[in-house]
Amino acid sequence: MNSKIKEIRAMEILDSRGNPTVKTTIILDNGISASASCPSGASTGENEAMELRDGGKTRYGGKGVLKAVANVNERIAPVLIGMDPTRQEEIDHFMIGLDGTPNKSNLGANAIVSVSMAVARAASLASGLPLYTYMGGFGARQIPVPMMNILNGGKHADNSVDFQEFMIMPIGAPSFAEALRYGAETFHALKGILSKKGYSTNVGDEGGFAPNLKSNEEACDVIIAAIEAAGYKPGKDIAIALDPAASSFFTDGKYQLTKSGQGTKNNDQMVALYQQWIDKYPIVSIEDGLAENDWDGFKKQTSAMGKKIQIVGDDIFVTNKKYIVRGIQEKTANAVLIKLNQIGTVTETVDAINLCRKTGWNFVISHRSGETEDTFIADFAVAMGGGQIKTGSACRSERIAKYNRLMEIEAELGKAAIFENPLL
Ligand code: 2PG
Ligand code: MG
Repeated sequence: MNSKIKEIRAMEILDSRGNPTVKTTIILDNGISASASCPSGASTGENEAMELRDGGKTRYGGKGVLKAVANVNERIAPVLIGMDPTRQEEIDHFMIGLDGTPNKSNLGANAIVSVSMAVARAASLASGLPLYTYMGGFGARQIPVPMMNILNGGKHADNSVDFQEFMIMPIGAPSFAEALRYGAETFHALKGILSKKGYSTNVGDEGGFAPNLKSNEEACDVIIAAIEAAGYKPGKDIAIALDPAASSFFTDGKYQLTKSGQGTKNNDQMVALYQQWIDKYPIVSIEDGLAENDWDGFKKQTSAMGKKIQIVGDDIFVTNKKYIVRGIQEKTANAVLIKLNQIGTVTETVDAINLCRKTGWNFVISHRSGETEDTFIADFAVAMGGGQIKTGSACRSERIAKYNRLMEIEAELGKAAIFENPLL
């Protein structure tokens, strides 16, 4: 007989930036207990599902989540108690119905997604399967290539770099554990290079260095130097992936590179800049190179370079089928960044991924800049099998927890594990 949900309890915890977030624990009638925590973004898309915060100024500057916690305990729990945790789709749709808004602003996406993830984890424990196998089946054996964000700028760092994320992808590594070693060694080499040049080696929100470089290009230059200093071949062993997060510097209809003092550009000039960069550097993927409402700019970029590199939409698609469908019709990109809390339930996230698969688009499972120690996305990435994850740099435990979990999964799968470059 299947187990049933006996109790659901949420509480307020802190994320990696010291801001409150929701952690939900589910207890089954057979005594199994499982928890999950909601992450939080800084460069959020305007169409993301809504993170419910308390407001007011007395607690955490208005960022408390006691209302979201109360919504789990008082409004969601009574509806879900007694349900079979393996009925993920039914449970998620119960919560969507109970919320009743298009963006989950009533109960809060932070409340809903923490329950949704905890349900999946409880069901996996009840069925005696690892989370990745429970969610992905026995065919879920592909360990994702990490996109490691080793140099931070934009809204994630207080420095002179406009682009938010400069990531390395160890595409030539033979296994995930080796990929992580390539990445960590490059990260340490980068530290040496930055300090030799007199730059700060403090880190930003996702654990990448946040130096005051002279230009955005210099970020690519120091990373190439670091890859070589660590003994690897740029482009062969390790490639570069970018997330400029362009919505964050798009104001008054223009891309304003104010942090670096590199002037103002329109979307044609941004595409031309990326073209120059991909000719010069081994860049294999660009996420949010244009702003979330610049569908026209995205389309121009995809037609200019979509055959050569991966064009990922994050803020523009917000893991929402509605926007991905438009993107497919308009040839806006060729890949989607996937964040569970952008849409708010595991079921809807899987639906978004299925749409990518059907269209032949890539997808990248992603953390948020505000994270917790929860490693759900590591298992989720293996379960979904897209072959790519971005979950930060080679330091800060909330990032490393995901990488360590992936090493554990790879070891557990042993010879069955697959590690291959998804961008070939
Ligand atoms: C992004 C994310 C994660 P944030 O833009 O891709 O790196 O940032 O969580 O701040 O939206
Ligand atoms: Mg992004």
